[in-house]
Amino acid sequence: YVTKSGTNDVNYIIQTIKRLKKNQNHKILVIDDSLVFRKQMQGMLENMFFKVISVAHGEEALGMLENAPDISLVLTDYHMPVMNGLVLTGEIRKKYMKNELAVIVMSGDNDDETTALFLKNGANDYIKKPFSKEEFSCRINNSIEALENIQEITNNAQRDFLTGLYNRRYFFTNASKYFEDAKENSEHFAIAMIDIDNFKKINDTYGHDAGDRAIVHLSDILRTNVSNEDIVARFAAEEFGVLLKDVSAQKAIEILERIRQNVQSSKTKGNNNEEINYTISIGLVTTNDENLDSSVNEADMLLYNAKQNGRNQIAV
Ligand code: GH3
Ligand code: MG
Ligand code: MG
Ligand code: MG
Repeated sequence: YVTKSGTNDVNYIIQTIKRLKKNQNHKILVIDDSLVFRKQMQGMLENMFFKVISVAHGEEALGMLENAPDISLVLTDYHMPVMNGLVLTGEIRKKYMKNELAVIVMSGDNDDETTALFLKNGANDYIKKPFSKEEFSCRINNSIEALENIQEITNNAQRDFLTGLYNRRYFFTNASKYFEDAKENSEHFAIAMIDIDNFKKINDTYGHDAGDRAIVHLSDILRTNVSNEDIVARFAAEEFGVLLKDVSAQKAIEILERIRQNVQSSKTKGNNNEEINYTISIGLVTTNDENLDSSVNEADMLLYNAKQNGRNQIAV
């Protein structure tokens, strides 16, 4: 796969090696009722550095997707017993969008109507048998590259560039979903608004870069003090929103108080390695009877109270 027909282009070879390196991160599910063909596909894909698993029909494939959510691409035959490739493609698209999972169909049925039927039903691509190894690898790589690009764009749109935390948009989209479920299940949760005290002074005294480092420093403390299911987001400048899922009011206060003390007792660094102390104020809401917007507004009001009362404290 390192040579392109008719070229010895060094850049092409470098691109190909980079591609192979990235392919190692992807798992492909091969579905075909012919064992010989499955083995052949598996060999070709493994030569392209992919991880590969294979099954004999569509129903087995759906089971496999449930158990292995890290599959990037499904490569399926059309005609198979139990569940054929067309039904499988339709079933897959009920659950997984094109930005989560790519589907490529391979078949000896090479009339144009079949191709169109698969593409209309959610396949990303259709490979007509027989095919050359080169066409095969190009089509697989194209679909994988498209998937990677979509995932990178999605990730960037959800995250804050400086800290790598989620952004305000992600927070509201996901917290709203969680909010509805939590209300139905009478699950308790907490929303905290957190803001660095006298942050302007850090910027003015030590410079904007040092201010940025304080923001990153705080984001690390927030991340390490909440669980993986919780959502930590940077809302603006030095202002953060935290959603703690499935916690009692008392537990939420404990967590935020630990964070507050952690910040107070640790230090961030200035441009000349000088130690910088700073503190945070927190507004904390622990009820689950309002809607998300009003809870965030209330947390914001409480944050304002904490500032008014002298900063470096939690207002509940
Ligand atoms: P308070 O205790 O009342 O919160 O006072 P404060 O000085 O922290 O007040 P304020 O929230 O008004 O200050 C925010 C400042 O943050 C204003 C702005 O110049 C600065 N800022 C905004 N975004 C960034 C950023 O990305 N990096 C840095 N270093 N500074 C930023
Ligand atoms: Mg078949
Ligand atoms: Mg501030
Ligand atoms: Mg602020």
